[in-house]
Amino acid sequence: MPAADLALVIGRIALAGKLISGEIARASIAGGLGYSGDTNVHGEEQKKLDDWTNQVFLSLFENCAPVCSLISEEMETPKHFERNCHSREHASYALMLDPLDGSSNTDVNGSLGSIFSVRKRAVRHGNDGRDLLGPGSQQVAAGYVLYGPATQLIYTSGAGVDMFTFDPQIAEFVLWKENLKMPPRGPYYSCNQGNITKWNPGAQNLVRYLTSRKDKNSSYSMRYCGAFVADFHRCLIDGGIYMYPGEISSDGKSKGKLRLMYECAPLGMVAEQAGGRASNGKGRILDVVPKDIHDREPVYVGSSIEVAMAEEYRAEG
Ligand code: AFP
Repeated sequence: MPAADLALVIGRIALAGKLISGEIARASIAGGLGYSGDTNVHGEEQKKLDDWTNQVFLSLFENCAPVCSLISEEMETPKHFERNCHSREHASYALMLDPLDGSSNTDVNGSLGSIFSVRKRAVRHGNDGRDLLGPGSQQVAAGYVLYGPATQLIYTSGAGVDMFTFDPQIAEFVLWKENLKMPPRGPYYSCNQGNITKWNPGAQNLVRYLTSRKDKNSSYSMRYCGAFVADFHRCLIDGGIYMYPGEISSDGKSKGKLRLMYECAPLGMVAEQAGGRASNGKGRILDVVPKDIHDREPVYVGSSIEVAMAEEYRAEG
């Protein structure tokens, strides 16, 4: 992606991050918490902030020339910005988003995130987003904004991972870590262990192994925030594995919960660019080809040693 286009897109993401972190901070006193009364494309009840954050991205990217289409967890079909599409036929991009990841944390003042992925549109494309149904290795940039005690922006455009911290005193993101590398192994595993009986035996055995270690240097502690971005971020800094195994459904198939194109693939790209790995339990997640823009996939992401372990345990059969 040309540097000027990348700068424009990341600049808008940063602006969205500033607006969203401000709104989250005052949501409890401004009536912004709770459910909106609507459901999203996945049948999940939307929080007021889910809808609000989606609108922020829509309004900021409407006039961002490189971005022709916006695909979001909160919208069934892609949103096209006709003017952008027509002005940039040969260098137009799609922005894929989870505008507010971990939204069950909104009402309890927990960490949240916004996840983004950028893909190049085909020169001739329709409005249904089918031209974007390629593997995650086709992403040209990806990253997230983490709304925690500090707001941070982490992104990669395929040449390493950089991390910025928002300084509220100057209202700017400041570079904190350049070309960040993830430890090859880590002390943490992160999953919703309350679901363990619904998983494939391989994923259950992996957790049994992780919890069986007695030696202080090779044992694991569990950490789980319930927001993919926040749980992944810990792995990125300290090492370890985040997993959301598939749940075995009545037809005997393992079904993932996290969305492939705007959750698993972007954080998978960040992980790889930081020297880690991302898998669907069988192989590289960036090789998985979606059938639909809203597909879901099991995910195992983090330090290379622990993610390899998930595959060795045949976490997804
Ligand atoms: P959304 O808030 O974007 O729907 O995503 C939440 C999420 O998919 C992911 O961020 C969490 O890791 C996961 O759900 C937590 O869900 P559980 O309650 O199933 O553990």
